[in-house]
Amino acid sequence: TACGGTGSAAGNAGSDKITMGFAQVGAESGWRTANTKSVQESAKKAGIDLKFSDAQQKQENQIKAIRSYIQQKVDVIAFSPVVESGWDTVLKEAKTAKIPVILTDRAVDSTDKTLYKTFLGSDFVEEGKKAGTWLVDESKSATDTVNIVEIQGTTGSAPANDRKEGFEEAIKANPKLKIIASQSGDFTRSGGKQVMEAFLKNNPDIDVVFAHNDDEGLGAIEAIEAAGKVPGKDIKIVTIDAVKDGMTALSNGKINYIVECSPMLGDQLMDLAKKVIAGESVPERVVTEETTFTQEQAKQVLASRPY
Ligand code: GZL
Repeated sequence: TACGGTGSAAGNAGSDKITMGFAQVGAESGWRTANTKSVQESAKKAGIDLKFSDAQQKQENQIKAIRSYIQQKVDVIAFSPVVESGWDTVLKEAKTAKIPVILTDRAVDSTDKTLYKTFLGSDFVEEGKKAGTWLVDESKSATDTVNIVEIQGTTGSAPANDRKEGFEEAIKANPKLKIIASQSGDFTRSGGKQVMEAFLKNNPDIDVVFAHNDDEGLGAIEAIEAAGKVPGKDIKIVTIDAVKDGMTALSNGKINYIVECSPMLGDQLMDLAKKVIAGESVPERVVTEETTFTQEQAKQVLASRPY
């Protein structure tokens, strides 16, 4: 920029402040709300001017937002791609405009790695494996088939594809574990409830629900209770995220196990943005730290959970 500030070549000339355009997926889940809060608070702390958009889980809205950030000549663009495919064209436009892009939370399937500087987010295959491994351990002494129903995340999204892959990989260890039905609940509580109602109608003996996020699991709990069954007992539930409402259900025994997926990516994102704009090299992949929770562990940490 004119005064040799930290803005990129395309940055707003004359001002030292970095401007970031962030295209968020939507507000579909407790995780997403916590993630948005983290990004907004971290931008403020980092002195970064944040332009923020909510795409209501529609890819065309995210693409529109990215195009508007390119028009506004922001210094850096960050976004969480709602689905893996269909990004190459708009990412090439950002590259032509010399605006660096950082992927946060979810990945794209573009083979051209020059279209973004780095991908900051969880290893979703690992998360699926952790959920599956817990179920393998839990079902060690099972004598007959364990019937699993799977409530998938948003169709075509990296977390849905990868969590499914990891879970299926892990449960191969016990041939008694069978996925008898699998459908997308779009990462929402209402989606989880509707899908679980259908599963309960079509499958008399369900033993386990594997929900790709807490919100879907919480919706499933509503459907299970409406059917006169006890969640966590008659039907075991394993979910991914570990947001407040999920951890509350876990500590109350309605969910049996939660694999954490941290939404707190804001600080790392702002740090990476500053490095990218300063022309420093950054790792092409930054994996977030996260753990797992049993019912006992949830009871111990619930009061101190930040989101
Ligand atoms: C995972 C994130 C997923 C969460 C859901 O990093 O993309 O999207 O697991 C959210 O709760 O909707």
